[in-house]
Amino acid sequence: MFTHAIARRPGKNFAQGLTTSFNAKPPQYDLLCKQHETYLETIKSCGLEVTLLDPLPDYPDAYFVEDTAVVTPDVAVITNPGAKARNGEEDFMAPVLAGFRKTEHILAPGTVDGGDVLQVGNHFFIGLSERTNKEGAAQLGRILESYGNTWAAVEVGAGLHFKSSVNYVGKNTLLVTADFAEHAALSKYNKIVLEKAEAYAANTLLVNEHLLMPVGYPDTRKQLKVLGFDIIELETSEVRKMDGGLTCMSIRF
Ligand code: CIR
Repeated sequence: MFTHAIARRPGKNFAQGLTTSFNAKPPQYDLLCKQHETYLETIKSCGLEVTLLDPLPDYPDAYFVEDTAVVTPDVAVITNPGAKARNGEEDFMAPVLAGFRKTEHILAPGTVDGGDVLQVGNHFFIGLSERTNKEGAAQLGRILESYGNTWAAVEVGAGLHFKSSVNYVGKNTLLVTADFAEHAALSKYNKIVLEKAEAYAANTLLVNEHLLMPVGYPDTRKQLKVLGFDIIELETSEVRKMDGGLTCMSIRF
């Protein structure tokens, strides 16, 4: 059961963040803030007490707080984010999480983005991506093991982060893109495989018994609904333009 979340307001310069999503329509600050506010209200209504931080002017992507830490019931592991432009955000997250947990740190040359780390019970999948390297994954794995968890590294291939393609939705079930449908490391889980056109819906967030998913993915919604999930749909158009989604905007614990 999650009780807390940490989030950060987007700054006015958010459109200077990293993105590979080129859109005809540029991202809108007012709309982003509105969608972010609705997101916060929703996770509060799912039972989370939210610590809301101010924007970091030097880090336009800092509202994607997920990438700066991996929090378990025992420890908050402060990451070493893999993108140069984002490296340093973690220094602002460490003191906040120190108020809730013992902290440990990923150290260079290891890099980890929290978006690559998927927790399923006491097992952690750590995606190897352009942001998370083998050294970072091994450091994180060792820390997690020391608290009685298990872990496995998984090559991410396409997509920004592991959780851009794979998320746990409860009931021993993973929501996966076609690339991961037959992946050996995921073989012991039931899977909902996304239609290619709905791949973005993989970034779906489980908050206690509620499942938050982006608006506009009817096939995925239908498949999740059949399994009896309580689904809440949220607008994510503006974060999507910055390569973000629902998991990225909070750290839950
Ligand atoms: C970045 O490229 O780092 C940001 N524009 C998006 C990060 C999204 N974070 C996430 O998926 N965990």
